Formats: sequence, structure tokens, C-alpha cells
Amino acid sequence: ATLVGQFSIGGMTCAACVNSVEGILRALPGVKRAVVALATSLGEVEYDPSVISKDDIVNAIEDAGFDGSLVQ
Ligand code: 9UX
Repeated sequence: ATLVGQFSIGGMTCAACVNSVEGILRALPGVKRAVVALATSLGEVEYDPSVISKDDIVNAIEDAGFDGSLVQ
């Protein structure tokens, strides 16, 4: 099964930040798709909840130096 989560990603200021966060998210085990938007500071992540949790995804965003939180 897969779920889609929306995450707020604060602190992104340029397109390279977006690419960096997308790369980090896409490299996480259990993440199938990740799309990040600079204008809205939002990321949509499709993931397998039996492999990775929402909190794991938030923590990965935080570990990359951004301000991550779950939107829904
Ligand atoms: Mo852009 Mo982001 O120069 O951490 S890569 S600010």
C-alpha cells in the first residue's frame, strides 16, 4: 500500500534547495515519489507506511537542515 503525505518544508530559498530536498526524500527507503514546491514550501511524498513513517520523513527533512512538519 502507499500513502501520500503533505509536508511543510521551511527554509528553502532557491531551486537548488528544492532539488536537494527532493533528492533526499527520493533516496529514503519506502519513498516512491517526492515533489517539492518552492513557492508554497510544500512537499508531496508518496510512501509505503510499512517501510517509512511520516515522522521518519519529517526527521529526514530536519536532518537536511530544513524546517519540516506534517501538513496532512
Ligand atoms: Mo540555495 Mo538552499 O543557494 O540550502 S541550495 S539556499
